[in-house]
Order: sequence, then structure tokens, then C-alpha cells
Amino acid sequence: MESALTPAAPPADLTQENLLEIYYFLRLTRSLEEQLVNLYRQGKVIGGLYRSLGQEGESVATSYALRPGDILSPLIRNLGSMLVKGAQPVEVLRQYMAKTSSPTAGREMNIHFNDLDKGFLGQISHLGDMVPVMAGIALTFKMRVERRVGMVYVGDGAMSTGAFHEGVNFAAVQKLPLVVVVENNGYAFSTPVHKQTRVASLADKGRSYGIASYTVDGNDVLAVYGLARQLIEAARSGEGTQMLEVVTYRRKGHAEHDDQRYQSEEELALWEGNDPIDRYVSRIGDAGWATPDDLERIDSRIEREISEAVGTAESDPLPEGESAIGGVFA
Ligand SMILES: Cc1ncc(C[n+]2csc(CCOP(=O)(O)OP(=O)(O)O)c2C)c(N)n1
Repeated sequence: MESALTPAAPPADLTQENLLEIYYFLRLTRSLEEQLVNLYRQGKVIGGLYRSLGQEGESVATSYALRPGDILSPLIRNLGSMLVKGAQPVEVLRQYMAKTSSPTAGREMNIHFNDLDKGFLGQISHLGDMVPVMAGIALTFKMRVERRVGMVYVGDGAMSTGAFHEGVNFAAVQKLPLVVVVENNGYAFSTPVHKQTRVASLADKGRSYGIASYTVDGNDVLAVYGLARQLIEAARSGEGTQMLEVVTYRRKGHAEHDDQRYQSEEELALWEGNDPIDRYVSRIGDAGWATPDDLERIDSRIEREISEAVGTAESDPLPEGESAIGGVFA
């Protein structure tokens, strides 16, 4: 008998279970970052805290469209992508608190860590540099005739670097299985996009290298997923490098220490009303793909998981000073 809750098939290739899992990752990303803000204010976070508030939708949707074996390279606002690829909240918390038990044993901070088995690469801080690195990885996929795809994220600011241009050009010319996700979030630190470039659409930069380039509403989770999936499969089937510009907005400053005085209250309010998670909840609720109970169950699970992870990470020790010289090349 047909359930009243599943009146229509979920979009594209997503099952109801997938839709709820996407909700889990969206909410987990936001809640984990909120918890990190608490820890930051208590002086327990070492270094800066970079939020993805308002951008969780595109980060989760693009990575969710990948397949096992594909590799992505996140930036500081792609906690959501790393969680989708299997990074654990406790690892992220340990990393932000620079604990000995963290993936980098307290040597690196925030989400600068790797797990190639799970399919995410640690980022190089220098903007744009991950594009040629990921082009190299995509080149190995092509040379070994593996049907794998690389995904690399760049911000509007990162697109002004030489490394970005060299990397995209190389990937385009070599027809590499790479998807470049351009996060147009309005700002690079305090520089607005119109002071960064004269192109009308950031996807025009991809077109200038002769690659298929699209723009999507980055706060519409299912639209991002659908297009990302198409581009990933086009790259996988030999059609070469693809670019996806996701139009979104950075609702926090560059990091917690940035008072974001250059972002107007009207602009912030406008984008708060265009929240990707709120929109997703309405979409799946209105379509009958999830009940308030389904979502509450997921919220409780997240609350429990984060609270356990915080307890564990907080009780772990900081590294001993002497350990700093271990694992150093010279
Ligand atoms: C080559 C280089 N220049 C400057 C910086 C310092 N920096 C780090 S993040 C950032 C802004 C990045 O903006 P964008 O690429 O738009 O990404 P967003 O922060 O908006 O996600 C800057 C200037 C850097 N890491 N690398």
C-alpha cells in the first residue's frame, strides 16, 4: 500500500533514505560548527575558526553527488564535504583543539587534514594551489584508465591566483576528469566579488578555457546535487573538466575574529531568509519525503553524537613539547 508520506518519487536518483541522510549532513555541519564556536569562546580552540554558515547546502550537495573512489579537495568552508566523505566529528574537534589524538597530532589545525582512503585530501593554505594538485590527481586517474573523478573547491578570491589559471588550463587541455566547484559567496575576506573580477558570471572564467561551465543557486540543495551529479558523470565518461559555480553567501566573517563590518545588515538579513537548510527542510517536508518526526530523530542523534565527541576530544591531552621534533624531515 502506498504510504501517505511518499506521494511522489524523490528527485533524480535519490531515495528517501538519501534525502534524510543529506539532512543529517547539513544539520551535522551546522551543529558541529556551532559547538566549535562555544569552544572557541571558551578559549579551547587553537587558531582561527572558519564557519560555513549559509554555505552548508552546496558543500554537502556537491560532495554527496560523488561516488566511492572519487577524491575531493576541500577548503576551509567545506567541513560539510569532509563529513559526507566520512570525516568524524571527533577528529574535527581534536584537530581544532590541536590534541595529540588529532589526525595531524596537533601539528596542523582546523580542517587541514587528510584521509585518502575516505577520499579527501588535506588542503594547502595557498589559495588556488589545490587546482593544479587535483589536476595532477585527475591525470593519474586518466593515465590508469580508472573511472574516478576529482572535485576541487575554489572561492571567488582563489580564482584570481595564477595557480588557479594554470591548473584549470592544464585540466582543460588534458581533458581531465575534474569538477571545479566555484563557491561564489560574495566575499574574499573583505573584498566583494565586483572588486575581484570584471566578468559577469564566474563561470565565464571556465568557458574562457573551453570547459563546460554552469551556474546554479547554491542554496537550493537538490538543484546543486542534480547538476553536480550530471557534471561528475560527464567528467567520468571522458567529457573532460567541468565547472560548477554555486551562488551562495558567506553569512559570517572570514573567521570568528572578523567583525564583518563590511557586510550590511540588509544583505545579511536577505541571505538569512534564503537559508539552505530551511529551504531544504521545507522542500522535503512539503513534498512529503520527510515528517517532522524523521527530522527530530536525526536532530537528537546529532546532539548525542556531538556531545560524546566533545567529551572525548576535551579529555584528550595536548601534545608534549618534545614531540614537536618527531616526524620532521630536516
Ligand atoms: C595565495 C594566497 N593569498 C592570500 C591568502 C590569505 N587568505 C586566506 S583565505 C582568503 C580569502 C579567500 O577568499 P575566497 O577564495 O573567496 O574563499 P572564501 O573565504 O570566500 O570561502 C585569503 C585572502 C592565502 N591563503 N593564499
